[in-house]
Amino acid sequence: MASLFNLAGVAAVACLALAAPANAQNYLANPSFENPALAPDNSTVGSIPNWTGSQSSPFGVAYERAELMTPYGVQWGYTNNGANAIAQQTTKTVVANEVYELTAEFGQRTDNPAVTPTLELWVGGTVTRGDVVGGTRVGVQSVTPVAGQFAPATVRWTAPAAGPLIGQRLSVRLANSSGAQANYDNVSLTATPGVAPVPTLSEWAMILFAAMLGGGASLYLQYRRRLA
Ligand SMILES: [Ca+2]
Repeated sequence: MASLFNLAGVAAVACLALAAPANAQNYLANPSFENPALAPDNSTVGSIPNWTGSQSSPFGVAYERAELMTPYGVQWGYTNNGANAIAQQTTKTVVANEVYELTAEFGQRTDNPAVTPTLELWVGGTVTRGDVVGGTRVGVQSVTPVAGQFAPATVRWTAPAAGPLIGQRLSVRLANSSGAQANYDNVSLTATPGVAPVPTLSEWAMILFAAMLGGGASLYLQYRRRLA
């Protein structure tokens, strides 16, 4: 009986390890461009708190308008005039086997030409003026939103088990090289612990053997107590 209890315990621990919950923390600051809080029809030019931007043309935060309303708060981020980007380096560092999911919404105003911006996940390097200098781009997704609406983009990346990227900081870049103005909102970067590999047959045999040994030991101890 004792060995059965031990076996049940081992199985329960194995199941818990396989069903590790996702870490839903968003590692980005000002992810919805609601900071600074603006009055209707207002916008910033050349600054977004927690983000850096290309200096070649204006970028900033703007209050939503009839040409592009947002379901995520009342403000969105923007970059103007073709090749332009905003970027943010997080304090989150790469952990072996961890899985990262980066999502964002990209929009186009009805009074602007079509855009095909990109969502990019970077590792390492230094973020300056909307670029990740010296970093490694580990994922990219482009999207062409319908005019007047936001469309989602997703980048997923699984960290390797070892190598030079482990321990380096993750960065996010939203870039555009088409049209006049691209609009950004609701950016999220989350991490999920790596899933424990399913035990092989020989590993299951070792687990069963250990459980039986444990069961045998407790039976022996009960036997010794009865003798004492
Ligand atoms: Ca927003």
